[in-house]
Parts: sequence; structure tokens; C-alpha cells
Amino acid sequence: MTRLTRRCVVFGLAGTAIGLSAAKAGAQPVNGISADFIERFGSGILEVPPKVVRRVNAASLPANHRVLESYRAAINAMRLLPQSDARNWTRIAQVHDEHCAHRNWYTWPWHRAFLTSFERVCRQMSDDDEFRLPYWDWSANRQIPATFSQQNHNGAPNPLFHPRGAQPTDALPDTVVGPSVMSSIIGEPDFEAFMSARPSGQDSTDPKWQRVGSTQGPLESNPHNTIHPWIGGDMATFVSPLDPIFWLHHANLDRIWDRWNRIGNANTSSALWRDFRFNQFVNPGRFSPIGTPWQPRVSDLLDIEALGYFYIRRPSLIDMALIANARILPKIDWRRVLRTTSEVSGERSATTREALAIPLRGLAPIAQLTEQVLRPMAAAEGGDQKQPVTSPTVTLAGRVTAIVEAEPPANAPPPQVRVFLNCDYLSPETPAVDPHYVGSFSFFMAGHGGHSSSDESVRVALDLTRTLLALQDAGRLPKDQLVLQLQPVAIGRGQEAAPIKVRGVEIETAVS
Ligand SMILES: [Cu+2]
Repeated sequence: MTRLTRRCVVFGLAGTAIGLSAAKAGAQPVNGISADFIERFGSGILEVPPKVVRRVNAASLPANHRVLESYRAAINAMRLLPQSDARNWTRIAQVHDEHCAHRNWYTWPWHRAFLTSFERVCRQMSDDDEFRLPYWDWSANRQIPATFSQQNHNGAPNPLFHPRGAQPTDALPDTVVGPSVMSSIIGEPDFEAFMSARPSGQDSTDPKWQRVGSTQGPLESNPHNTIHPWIGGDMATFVSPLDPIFWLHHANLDRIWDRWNRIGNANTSSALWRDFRFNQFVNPGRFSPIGTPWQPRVSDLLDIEALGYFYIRRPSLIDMALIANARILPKIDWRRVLRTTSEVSGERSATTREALAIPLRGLAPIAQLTEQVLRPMAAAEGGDQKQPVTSPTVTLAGRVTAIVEAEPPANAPPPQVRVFLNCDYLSPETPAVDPHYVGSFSFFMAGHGGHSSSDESVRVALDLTRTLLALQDAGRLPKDQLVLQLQPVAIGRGQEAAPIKVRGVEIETAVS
């Protein structure tokens, strides 16, 4: 199939059609455009700013919708490119393998750049200027989008199909993507708690910090880390972008960051974050069929319309309603945080059959927490006046966060770890709506050995404040000792979860 591009070219060449056949690898430009011209202007710096087109929900697309057809055409074309071409399907997955930021505050900007670069390649390869990645809203649609599970499409192999562990009828549980998970993510007032944290000790924008693990926030540690192994197959590995669903999973994570910004949460002003540069991406450009480097700083990635897409243009009223009753946590003044550590004697294991109970020693007595942390305050006292969204009028005086450091099993699929406080009837079946429930996490990109000493484990921040409130409401707040419980549950179907190792728990108590 040969198609002529419909694009018109600027720089005084308007109206000249360039016969770059996107479907043919390494095709030579024609129509009088010299190789010289391509070499000079193919660096990406002169790329015409993209049109701004909406990234749409995959659930709203019939199987033969143009967005999906362009995606199929792009995948087929990228798989045919030689390995020497930076736009080759496997080469792009290797970029993730070798460079992806995970477990720190670069996770979401790095993936935003990765998706943007990929989306541009897709536009070029499908010859569809309107193409934007669809997203998979896994909270609303718990199964993998049906078109991605069909082996054939219109009598030919469907390039969106990929071998996976999850079956087409499997549905993600509430502990991963349910309403309470999503409202606590979108209602998180603190930047590093939402984004995942700055690597401890980071003092420069040296590229080495890109992959230094730090404390993960709930968006990364739970839906992100759990859905990867839940889908299984290549999605459970470093080369997860080999599965076409990867890009829809990450478009949804990118969308949640955008929603969090649009309801009034600002990104950090830290230069260590904003000035950090990513050096791994290609910009296919208009005139270069081979891909040229695109090296954005984080600050180049914060205006998504400048990158050519949007999800929603207004603050989401639905999100604002969602957090109206959920944004109860104050913004933290980090200078006033008390840290205590609850050592785990040696390294201890948690298994499906035997949850691990960790007494939170050194924490203030319950009566004092009730008085100093769970005390409601008017937003004028505890809230941030500069935030445009202040619909809730009450926040708490403080918050308590547990940071769990845990290591996944070495040679077995990682389990989901469900976390509870003082639940004396805890079992693998205890649901997320239980008042003792704290949150869940899993282990994507940890435990495979590799890039730094912290690579074997994850550090996960879990907010205890809401659970303390729920226990108070239910009359179940313990009188003396708080005990954190870790309950591993197999992610795959019908498996027993392999044991995880727990290294320790830190508690941060912030009081205004
Ligand atoms: Cu990912």
C-alpha cells in the first residue's frame, strides 16, 4: 500500500507534496527535496509545531476506528524497519529497558517524553497527522480493551494482539484501581507524595540520577506497578513496550498527572526537577526518515498542548466532586516532620498464608495522634490559600505516612501487597472497603538486579491518616499499639504468592 502524504510543507515550499511513503522503511524523499535539505532541517528543531488533538478513551473506539487503524498501520510499519533504525519497534522497547526512569520523581515526565516521541513516530509511520495515542481508563473499564485481545482483525493478524497472562475477561480489582484508590491519588496535596520522591541526596541534574530509586507515591506503587505484572507477558518485564497495550496504560497514567495539575495542584519549582534533561528520545521530524535526537528538559514537558495533545481542557468537575470530601490531608511543612523507624528484626518475610505484622514503635501514643493529627481545621488555617481549588473547607491538622521498604521474590512473579492497620480478622480476602485497609502496592522494575544498590527493593509511601480516621469513625481505633500488617496476594490467577522480604518501616508524622 503506497500512500502519498497529505501534508503541506512550510518554509516556502507550501503546496509541494513530499513523497515520503511512511510505510516504506528508509524511503527516499522525492519531488525535488534534496538530501542536503533533509540533512540540514531534519534535526527536529524546525519541526512544525504539531496540531493539538485530543487523546481519546480507547473504550469509546469501535475496532475499525481511524485511531486504531492508524495505530495498527504504525505498529506494522515499525516492526518492518531494520534494527539500525531508531524507530524500529524493538529498538523503542530497548530504550525503556536501558533508560526508563522509575521509582523517583522523573517517572512521569520521562514517560511523557517517551510517549510523545513514540506518538510522533506513529504519526509519521501511519501517515496520519491526527493520530494521538488512545488511553485505557482502567478504573472505569477493568478489562483490557477488547480490540487488544482479538488475534485477527479484518482477516489479517491484529498487531494490537499480544500474548499476555491476563485473560480477556479478567477484571482489575478495587484494591488496584477502585474509587478509594483513585480518590486518594487525585486528592493527594503533596507533589512528591503524588509524583514519587526526589532521590535522597540528589544535588545536581547529572543524568545518573534518572534511575536512582526513591520513595514511590501511590500512583506509581499501586496502579502502575500492579497492572504491569497483572497483564503479564512482556508487560511484566523491562521490555514492556513490546506489548501495544503499554502505550495505553501509560497514556492513562499521564492523563491522571494532567488531571491532578488541572484541579489546581502545582508541580514543584525545584530546578533539580525542572532542568533535568532526558537524552534518549527520537524526533522523527518532517523531513528525516531516520529519526533525530530529541532531548527535552522536564520543563519542556509540562505544557502538553505544546507537545500536540490534550485530554481535557478545563479542571475536571468530576474530579473536583471526587476530592471535595476526600481532600482532607494538609500540605506538609517538611521542616516539621517527625520521623520514627520501626525496625523489622532482621529481614522478615510476608506470605499469603502468613501476613507480616509490624508494631509501629516510637510513634506518638494514639491519644496524642487523635489530638494533634486527626483534629479538623478550617482550610484557612491548614490549607493553602493559593490553590485555586479549595472546595473542602476542612482539613486535618496533620498526617501520618508509613514508608515500607520491601523486596520482591527473586525468581517468582511479584505479588500485590495489601496493607492494613490493626485488623484482627485479616485474610487475603479482606476487601479494600474495610476500615482497617490502608492501601496496596507491587514491585514493577524492582528485584531484577541491576542499576544501583537500591534496585532490589521498593520504598513505598502509604498514607495512614485516612485509615486512622476510618477506624475512629468505626469506633475501632486501638487504645495502645498501632500495628501495620502486610498481606501478600497473588496477582496472577490461581497462584500462591511467593514470599516478599520486608526490611523496615519508617513513620513520618507531620503536625501543623
Ligand atoms: Cu510502566
